[in-house]
Amino acid sequence: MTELYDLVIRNGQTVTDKETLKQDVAIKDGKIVALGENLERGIREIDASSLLILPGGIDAHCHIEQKSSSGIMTADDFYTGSVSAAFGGTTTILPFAAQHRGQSLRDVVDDYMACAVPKSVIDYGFHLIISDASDAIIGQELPAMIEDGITSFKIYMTYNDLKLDDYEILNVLAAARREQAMVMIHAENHDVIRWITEKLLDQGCGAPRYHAIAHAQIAEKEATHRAISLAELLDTPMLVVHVSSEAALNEIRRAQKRGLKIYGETCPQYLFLTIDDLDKDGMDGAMFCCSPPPRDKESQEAIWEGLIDGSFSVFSSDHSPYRHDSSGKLAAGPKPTFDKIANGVPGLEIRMPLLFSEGVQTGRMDIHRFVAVTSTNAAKTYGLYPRKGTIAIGSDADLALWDPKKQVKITADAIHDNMDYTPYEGMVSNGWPITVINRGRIVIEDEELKVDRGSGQYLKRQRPEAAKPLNRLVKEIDPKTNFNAKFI
Ligand code: DUC
Ligand code: ZN
Ligand code: ZN
Repeated sequence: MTELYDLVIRNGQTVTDKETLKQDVAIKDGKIVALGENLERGIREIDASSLLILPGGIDAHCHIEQKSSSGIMTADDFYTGSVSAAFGGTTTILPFAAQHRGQSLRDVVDDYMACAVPKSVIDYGFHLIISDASDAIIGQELPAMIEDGITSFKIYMTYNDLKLDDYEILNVLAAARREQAMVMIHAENHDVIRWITEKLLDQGCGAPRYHAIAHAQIAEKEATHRAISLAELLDTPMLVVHVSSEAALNEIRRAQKRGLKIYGETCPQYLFLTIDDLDKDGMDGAMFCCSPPPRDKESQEAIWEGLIDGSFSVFSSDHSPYRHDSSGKLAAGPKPTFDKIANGVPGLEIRMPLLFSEGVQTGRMDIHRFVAVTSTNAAKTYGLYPRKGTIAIGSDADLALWDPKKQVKITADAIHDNMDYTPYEGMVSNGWPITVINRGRIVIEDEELKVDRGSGQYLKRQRPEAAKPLNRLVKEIDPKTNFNAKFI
């Protein structure tokens, strides 16, 4: 008898962002080809009784094999990073091809592709980081990259070597609007951070906890407000990444209430860590230094609320792995002041399990919302839907089979990245994805990696629907109301 399908998953419940269904899933040539009951046999069959079948996660913000602006390399390359992601139920990653000033985007992407192709075990696309907003980059190189399928990019309002000023941000937004690409923005007021940092260091306050004081909530709120104003001026959709504070979240909410296409992202560090973690003994606080920093308990609550009520559409890790040694956090010496500590925390593998455990299992978050923020919305926001992010006939067979009863204690040893610590040491996750499938390939099963290095595929992405302008320019510059204005 010849089997019709490559793989059939039986007796489980499929869960999408909209519904839970008791149905079997049949896969052929990497795609979902049938859903329902009494499906014909597959070459391979999986019994998913008592398991939940969710779309594979999409981690839309992670830093892998990337040099920080001060030249420190992340601990994870595309192999260790993608393996760690897969163990946590993620089947697609979108890390950053990062331009350092003076580099051509084409070179940056070619170099990054050479890193990814031989190593990634799951599918991947790239965002760009634009640090040089010259006319040649914005006018010619960027449109060519977008045409090639890199349909989103991140810009920064802080960090000396990355920051764009408002004039440059406007140029970038105008280009994104023309090209229908998604702009991701790191919103913190550079001069506020710089000013407080100087004052703190003058007073001898250089310990890691002062990182969180220097990166004040008001710096995040002001920059978020300003970024939204610039995006509104040019009618350009924009996503504010890694939001940490209620004040910034409320700026996003206000914009959304006014009908603007402003999206928000948050990350595990803002749900599970606080400023107290930066206050650990000696240099241990360095392990928790990231920007924006974790805030207080009230902020954690506000960020949970934003995730549950839909103000945030995307939950990403912002995985930025710098080891707690001289290759990473302590590259500037054994006891650097906070401004010399590489920014970032790891989180690729725990992103989904901890949200599942503390959100879904506690009854705080609806499971369909969990699917939306960890997978579906990222696919929609970044031009991958419906190929990724859902369980539907014709979609890639990217699936994670979750055992809600499996308990996993999170320790640095248990996590599969290349880090020497996890900020979540000792936390117990109630529920874990035990079988992870990418394009029909079983990537993780029986706690083992089952695929080869380099077997993930590069994803050329479409222009996201979410990045389509509203065609609602503010009155003063709208050519319809002011016919001399032809600049947009
Ligand atoms: N902040 C960033 O902006 N990027 C990487 C990590 C971090 O903490
Ligand atoms: Zn950032
Ligand atoms: Zn980041």
